[in-house]
Amino acid sequence: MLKSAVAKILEAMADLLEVQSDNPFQPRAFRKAARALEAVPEEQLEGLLESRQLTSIPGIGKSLETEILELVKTGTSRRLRALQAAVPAGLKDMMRVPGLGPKKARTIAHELGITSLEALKTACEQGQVAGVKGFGAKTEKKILEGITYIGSVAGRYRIDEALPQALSLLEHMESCPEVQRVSLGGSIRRGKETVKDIDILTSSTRPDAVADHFVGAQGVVTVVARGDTKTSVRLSSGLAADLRVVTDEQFPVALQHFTGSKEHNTALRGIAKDQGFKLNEYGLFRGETTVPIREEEDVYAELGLQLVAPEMREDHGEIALAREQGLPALVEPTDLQGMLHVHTDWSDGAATLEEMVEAARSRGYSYIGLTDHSQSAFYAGGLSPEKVRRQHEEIARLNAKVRGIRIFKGIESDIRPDGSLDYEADVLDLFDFVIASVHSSFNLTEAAMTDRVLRAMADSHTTFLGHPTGRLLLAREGFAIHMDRVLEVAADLGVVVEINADPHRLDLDWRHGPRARELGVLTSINPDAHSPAGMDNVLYGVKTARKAGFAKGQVVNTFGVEEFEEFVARRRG
Ligand code: DGT
Ligand code: CA
Ligand code: ZN
Repeated sequence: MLKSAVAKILEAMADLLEVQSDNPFQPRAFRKAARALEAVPEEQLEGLLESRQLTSIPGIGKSLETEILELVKTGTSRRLRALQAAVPAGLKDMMRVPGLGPKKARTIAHELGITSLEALKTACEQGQVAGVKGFGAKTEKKILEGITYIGSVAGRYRIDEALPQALSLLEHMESCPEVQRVSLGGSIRRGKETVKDIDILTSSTRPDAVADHFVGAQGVVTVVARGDTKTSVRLSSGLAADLRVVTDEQFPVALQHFTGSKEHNTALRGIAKDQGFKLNEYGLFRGETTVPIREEEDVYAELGLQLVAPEMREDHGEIALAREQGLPALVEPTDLQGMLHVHTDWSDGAATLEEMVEAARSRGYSYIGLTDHSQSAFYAGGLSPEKVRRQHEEIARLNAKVRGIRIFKGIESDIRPDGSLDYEADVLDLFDFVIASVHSSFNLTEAAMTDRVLRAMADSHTTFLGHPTGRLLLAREGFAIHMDRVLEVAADLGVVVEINADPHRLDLDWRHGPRARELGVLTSINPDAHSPAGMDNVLYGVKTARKAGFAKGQVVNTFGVEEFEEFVARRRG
């Protein structure tokens, strides 16, 4: 079992403990153990597990060691099952409401006797929640919004939850001898930030054998439906997967169809119709005759269109571009040369500075931009000016020693509520670049938040705007901000608007891509890595950047090391 899966369970146990009892110590111990576990390199952890020496990890005592061993061995534990059973389902729903959490959920359950989402909603609407000590009208409104938000995202999964399962199903289907062609389809193929299910398309002369192979895949727990062309299953994670089997002649048109989006397809069918064709999932037709199609590209070509990359198929202006053969040459994972927005154990990262540099070097990057948290972020071990200076000494030492990679001195500076950066100018002058991010006071009005961010961008120390809306996918909506205005100013000042590639964020949202491109805004695909593994987040960021329509030249971490150095220096003036 992966350590991150165990860490997640420990966090969930902390929540379950916290919602039940006002004893803060146990939940704290579980959370601490979860974080400690995340921080141990996977190879090292295996050894510790084998030799039963988990207690050598700070934050893990004897009883937590026993707990973790059981979780690793069996995927569950007696304690976990007992906690699950002790907390009513409705209370579990309540603690997931953004703006509530386990502690407040317990208070509400205790004070108002409420243990379901419906009852909570009613109580909010009747103003009862505002009357509970420590709550108030503003919190009540937030909880109500949170309940609505939960309803709107129910049944969706983040791309990082779904993609590994999709790839393993794809591989499984590739190994089926009866399969001719196979591809992922749907929102996963389009690289969307969240998906409802996994869509897989295959061609074969023996659909029955292919369906048999599919339902035999690892992780399939239920066969929901089985027909001639479509089989639906549910995986142990809860995620659903649909398999479609068509003939090899139908495959390219079916792939185009099942990739979607629905909106893109509707627009495409309109174009087909205007030109005297008919397009549906079975083929492209002119009158009674079927137009021969061998590859997906042929569908577009027959309609006089450039092939649209799957990521861009959202009916966000890509069809007009395809008509004039003007689609951007989208950025590719191999274009990235710099690894920017990286945390180390100087603040809240799990690995040392040297380990993070080595992780970037071994992944083939020619430069890394370290960006620990700034002083106000005390919860994340933000750096005092004194620590900044010491970190810079270590970076200088490493730059002299390490070959093949250049280390830039960055910082992720909080944007204070008044829009100022988090150090005085003399300290800010010490950095090669600054990512300015909002990490607090999310509840401003749109106008106030926009002013705050614009003010931070106007400071010439600011090179990047970090995760511009602060959203956490499926968990918390972004704060209110006038993004068009932010993009205009970013273009004017030459501030880079990051695509934060942490799959919980993927913020800047790709939906702002057309406007950003029109304005000439520069972006950067930043992993926000807190561990070596976190660096691989850039793959999700690349998908988002491609959805936004960004070409290589608009993504500053595709620059070579010298070009990047000149770029950050120029912004400084
Ligand atoms: P999701 O699953 O909500 O994350 O998003 P999709 O796009 O994967 O949607 P899904 O799984 O319902 O359907 C897969 C594709 O099949 C979709 O992108 C386009 C095509 N499709 C499904 N239903 C329709 C429809 O009613 N009309 C059209 N034109 N296409 C459809
Ligand atoms: Ca789908
Ligand atoms: Zn941040």
